[in-house]
Amino acid sequence: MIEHKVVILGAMGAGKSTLVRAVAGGTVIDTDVINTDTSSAKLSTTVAMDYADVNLPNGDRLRLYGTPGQERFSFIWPVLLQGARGVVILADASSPDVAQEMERYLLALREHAAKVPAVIGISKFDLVPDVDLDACVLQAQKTAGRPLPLVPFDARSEDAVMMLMDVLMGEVEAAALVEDHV
Ligand SMILES: Nc1nc2c(ncn2[C@@H]2O[C@H](COP(=O)(O)OP(=O)(O)OP(=O)(O)O)[C@@H](O)[C@H]2O)c(=O)[nH]1
Ligand SMILES: [Mg+2]
Repeated sequence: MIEHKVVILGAMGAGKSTLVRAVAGGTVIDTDVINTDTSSAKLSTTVAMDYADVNLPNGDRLRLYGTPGQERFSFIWPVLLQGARGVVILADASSPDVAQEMERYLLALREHAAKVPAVIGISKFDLVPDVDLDACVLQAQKTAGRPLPLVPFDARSEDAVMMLMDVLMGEVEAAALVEDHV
């Protein structure tokens, strides 16, 4: 059996904990506490990480780590990115400037996991189906310095999250093929 460490980055409220819980099938560890950050009206927020094991249809296993979105916990991002096989950058379709919101996480990807396969997940697509996806694609290319696939989805849906993971695993396989030929 192959295990893949997958790290989820994204702003406060983007749905990182929601995504991890959606595919956890009951076994989930989270470190959410009552939110005291006045920049957000959220009731709870993650302060260390979310974690869940996910079994893929092909027998592989994902070890999913959701990061805390708040900037004051940004020191944890590179720690969690160590040894990652894949990265998901989440952005909230209902935020005022979704492309801009991704920037600091794309920079973290570029700095700490430049070669690790990654995808962009646009969460809350159920709430804002007319979100400007082109702006997100351009921001990702510009800031990460490489093109990244983009998947609009609903982070509460197990099926939707599994589809996002499928796109990420496709990137992982493609990267492995390229590696074998250099
Ligand atoms: N309708 C809808 N609601 C969502 C979606 N994703 C997340 N939510 C809701 O958005 C809120 C915030 O989600 P969280 O998963 O706590 O966000 P987070 O990224 O873990 O935030 P931090 O831990 O504070 O960084 C919750 O109330 C979720 O139910 C989505 O795709 N659609
Ligand atoms: Mg969280």
